[in-house]
Order: sequence, then structure tokens, then C-alpha cells
Amino acid sequence: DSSDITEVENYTKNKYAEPNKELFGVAEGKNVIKIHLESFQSFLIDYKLHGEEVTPFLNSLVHDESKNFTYFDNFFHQTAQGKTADAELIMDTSLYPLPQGAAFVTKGNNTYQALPAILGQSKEDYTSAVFHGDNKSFWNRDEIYKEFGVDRFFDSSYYDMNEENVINYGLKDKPFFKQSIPMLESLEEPFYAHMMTLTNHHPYLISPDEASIEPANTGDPSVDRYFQTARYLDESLKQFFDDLKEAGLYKDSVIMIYGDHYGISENHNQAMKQITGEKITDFKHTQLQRVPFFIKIPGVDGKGVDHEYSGQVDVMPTLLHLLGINSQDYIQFGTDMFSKGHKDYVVFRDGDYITPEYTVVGGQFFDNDTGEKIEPTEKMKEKQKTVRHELELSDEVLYGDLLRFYTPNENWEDVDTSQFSYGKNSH
Ligand code: GP9
Ligand code: MN
Repeated sequence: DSSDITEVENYTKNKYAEPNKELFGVAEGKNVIKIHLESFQSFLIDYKLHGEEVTPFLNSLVHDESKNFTYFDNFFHQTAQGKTADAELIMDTSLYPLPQGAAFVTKGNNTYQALPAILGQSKEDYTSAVFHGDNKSFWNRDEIYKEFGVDRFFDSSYYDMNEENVINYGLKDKPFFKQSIPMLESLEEPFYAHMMTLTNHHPYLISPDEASIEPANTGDPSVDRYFQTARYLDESLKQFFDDLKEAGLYKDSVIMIYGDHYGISENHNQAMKQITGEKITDFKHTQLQRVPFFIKIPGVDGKGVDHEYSGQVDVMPTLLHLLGINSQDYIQFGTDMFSKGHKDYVVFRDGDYITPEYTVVGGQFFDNDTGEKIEPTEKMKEKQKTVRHELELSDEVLYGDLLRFYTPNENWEDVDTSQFSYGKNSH
């Protein structure tokens, strides 16, 4: 009931980190373009296969001399069984995913105070849109997006899905980005646009004429092809950036790029040993849960590589502060990545977590420098309790639909789901 939400509120308000004053509001009213890199793990960045860069375009953003982007190399996905849907949930609500199933499906009719609605109710009156070349009902998106306050959902019904354009789950990334440009241009500004790619998805299928790098040769077919679909994704991004520039939508937009979850599961540790040159221990496997996070803020020089430890849950408060919106009003488990008070422990769904100094795997503690098992100090045990408590509180929010009982501020209006309908033919 409503007393439970008070406990959660006390916790999250206490965890809250004040914005970095230099950055608060610097991107007020700017368009936001958030790009989802399907199944993309950070080990691909700067990785060389057969002596070639796999992702030259993304690498160029990391090493960008013109300092457009900041790249977080200690950013982690926090997803569980809901995979893509969990990543979307975490990034747009700053809640943790559920221990079982996908909240997108089982909690698709909960009340949320999610980014699309918050930006839509801000004084800048953002238009929110999701772009994805798959059927609108996959992962129950067409239901939960209404609760999130997503104004427009450009699903596969908006795209030319002819046979040549489609592989695996849906639209190939190159035609996806190409065809998205006019839709993006049609949106009322400012907009919050979420571009969701798909081709770099297990089992990493690509037609031979579109593969521009040879597969790896571990003998594990999906691992071997992973580099080819990642290269294709990288090329599609380059094309998208060129098209954004041509459309005049690049320079003045906030652009965020993130990886949703791992692409190579622990079932492929043998192949990954060949790829990384190291035995994939449980400790090492946790290190591989890094996914990229890039951000470009108009008018602010990128920092190159930022080594701050952070996770998907931290993105929402970070963005709100850049846009000049006070995030303290909302129930959020993450903290602003640019804040001096950013909390640099990253919680995983199973109760494990990682800090700049040590990693907890299966409840056991490992030193980050040596990878050796260590005895936890009292402080470390305390932190472990905090992590578990946070997960419990987040679960209470979702299982109890507790945001029903929460009003962020006096201006907040409950999301009216009847305003939204998705799919080309319903407009
Ligand atoms: C499907 C796509 C894939 O629409 O988002 O989801 P995943 O299998 O990665 O969860
Ligand atoms: Mn995914």
C-alpha cells in the first residue's frame, strides 16, 4: 500500500546525487536521440580480428579528436530474463528488472513515471517516439509504451519489410536507419527518439554480400558470426550519422548510444577464451558484462573516455539533469553519472555487484586488479546488504504497482493510456 512506497521514496531520495552544476540544464530543450545497439558488448570496442578493427566507426567515437562524445568504458548492462525489454525498462524508469520473466510482459499495465511521460510533461513538451523494425506486440511493447507515455511507436508496419530488407527477427539495420530519417524529421521538436537496432542478434545471421569482415575462427558458429553482424551494425551507424548530419539533426542533438545486454552467453566460454586469450572464469565473465555507453551533449566537449563505474539504471537521472529537469522528484535507483556524488557500485539482478575496486560473483568477493578471491571487509558486507535491499525495494515497486500511490510533484498528471494507439493502420 502507500506506506510501502514511502519506504522506497525514503531510500531513493537518500541515494539521490545532486547534479553537477556545470552540466545541469546545458541541453535544455534539445532533441534527444537514443540508439540501442543490440547484443553489443564492450569487448568489441578496439578489438582486432584478422588484424582489422571490427567496429571502426564506434572506435572513432571513442578516440574522437573533435571531442564530441564521452565514452564510458566501465558501464554495465543490468538486464535479466527480459533481455532487450529489461534494458528498455531500466533506462526509461531507473528501476531494476524482475528476477523472473520480463516486467514489460507481466507488469505491462502498471503505473509508471517513465522518461517519455516526464519529458512530455516538462515545459519543453517533448514528443517521444520509438523506432523498431519488429512487430509492435513483441515484448508487449504496444501495451507498456502507453504506460510510459510514448507518443509514437514506429514499428514494422511503418517500414518497407520486403524480403531483401529482413533477416532474423526483423528489419536489417541499414534500411531501418535509412527509412527512419523521414519519420524522425516528421516529429514535432523537441523530441526524445529511441532507435532500436536488431541485426546484431543471436544467432547473428548475415547474408554473405553484406558481411564486410571474415568470421572469426573459433569453430563456434554464432560467436564467429557475431563479429560480422557487429561490423554491419557499425556501418549502419556511420550511415545514420551521415544522414542525421544531412538532415540537420546531428549537431544540436543529445545523442546517446548504449548496448542492451550481452551477445555471447556463458555457454560460449570456450570460444571466448580464444577470442580474449584468457580463460573465462566467473570473475572474467562478469567483467565481460560491460556494454558501451556513449553520450554527445551539444555545446559541451566530450571527455574522451570516462572510467566512472555505472550502469543502465543511471542513465535516466543523468539525462534529466542535462535537460534541466530536477530528478529528485522521481523514484529512481540510479544516480547521475556526471554528479560528484554518483554512486559507483553497479547492481546486478542476481544480487552480485561491481565497484571500481572489487567484484562480487556468486556472493564471493574478488579483487579487480588481481582477479583473486578476497575476504570481504565489514564495509563490503554492508554494501552487499544495501544492494540486496535495493533490489527488494525495486521489486516491491513493480510487484505492488506502487507508483499508483506516488505523485512526483504537484504538476504531475497521471498518464492517460487511452491517448495512445500504435501501428500504422490505427492512425
Ligand atoms: C525484438 C528484439 C529482440 O523486438 O528487441 O529482443 P531480445 O531477444 O534481445 O530480448
Ligand atoms: Mn536485445
